[in-house]
Amino acid sequence: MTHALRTGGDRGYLRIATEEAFAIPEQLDAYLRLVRDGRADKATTSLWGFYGTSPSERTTFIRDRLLDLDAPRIQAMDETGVDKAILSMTSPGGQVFEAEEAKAIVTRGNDVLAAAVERYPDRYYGMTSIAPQDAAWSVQEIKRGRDELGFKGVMVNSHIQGHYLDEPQFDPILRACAEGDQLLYIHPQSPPDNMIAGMVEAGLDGALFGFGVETGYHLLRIITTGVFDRYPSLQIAVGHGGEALPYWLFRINYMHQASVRSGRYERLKPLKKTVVDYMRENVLVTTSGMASEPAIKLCIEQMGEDRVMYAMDYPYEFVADEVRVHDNLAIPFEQKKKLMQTNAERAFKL
Ligand code: 1DF
Ligand code: MN
Repeated sequence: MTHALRTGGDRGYLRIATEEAFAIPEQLDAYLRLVRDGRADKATTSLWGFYGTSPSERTTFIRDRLLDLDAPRIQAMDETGVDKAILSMTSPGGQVFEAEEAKAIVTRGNDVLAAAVERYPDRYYGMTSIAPQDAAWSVQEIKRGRDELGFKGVMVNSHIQGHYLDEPQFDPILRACAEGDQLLYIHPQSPPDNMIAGMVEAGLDGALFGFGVETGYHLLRIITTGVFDRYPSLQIAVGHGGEALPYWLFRINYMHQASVRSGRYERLKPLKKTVVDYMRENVLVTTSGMASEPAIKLCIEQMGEDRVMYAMDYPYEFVADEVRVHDNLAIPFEQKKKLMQTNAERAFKL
């Protein structure tokens, strides 16, 4: 069951990890300031109040490795056979700050990332982080990322202080991604105050559950409010096995059709296609933190073999056996090569 993990494609494919996180010190300091000043929402208080300060071995490792873009990270990739990492600023990026601070931190993060990609051009790709609080600025940053920094794709850490990308103020961002042919990756953050409710007291606000339901909700809103009818070429990726939506797809599609037939929600513009259609034509999912054979097979069955991509989620996940789970999947070789390498090459335009 265990085998050596080497880079270089000895198994017939490269391993391209698509949801790999980094941070800059200014960003982590700013989260802590927000928490200490009592200006943070419940989500950030719980997440970065913890990750920013906890002395546990796991948390110290995560903090150190987020801030590293050099030898330790490359060594970690070598050890686990990850040929290439598509890097993005860790969640919630700049989205919890007021716009001016967000833009300063995101600009710096994008510059730091571009320099790292330049140092390790055969190992790293970068995604453009934005500050959706200022959509016009974000459009310019998407262009700078693509044209000047050589980035592939755009990262948004789900809700923007309780607001969602289907709302009109964010339309220029969706248009810039669609027209600029940039994959939009919606990464989780913990739910906003109006959704997190009792999740913190039950220990469920973070990656365990809150991340997934909030991000799945975000993507579903984008579908049911007609974003993909506005931008039929727009491609959106979500992690963690599609944030449970592939498993849920039959029921969501059925209930959506039922509500259309019965004339419920008539104020919503009718969609041109079904939820299944949008999931299979506009959405990609990654396997970040979901190294589970039945879950990955279900994603491939529900989404199609061209729409599932490998991710590790380093440094939050760094388990060599999870790479082996992918290598050992009982699926045809051609599907595995798509999963590990070629779907990412196509979707991110590497
Ligand atoms: C965690 C997980 C944190 C993921 C993350 O960013 C993150 C975690 C702050 O375990 O708390 O990206 N993840 O994607 O699963
Ligand atoms: Mn992640």
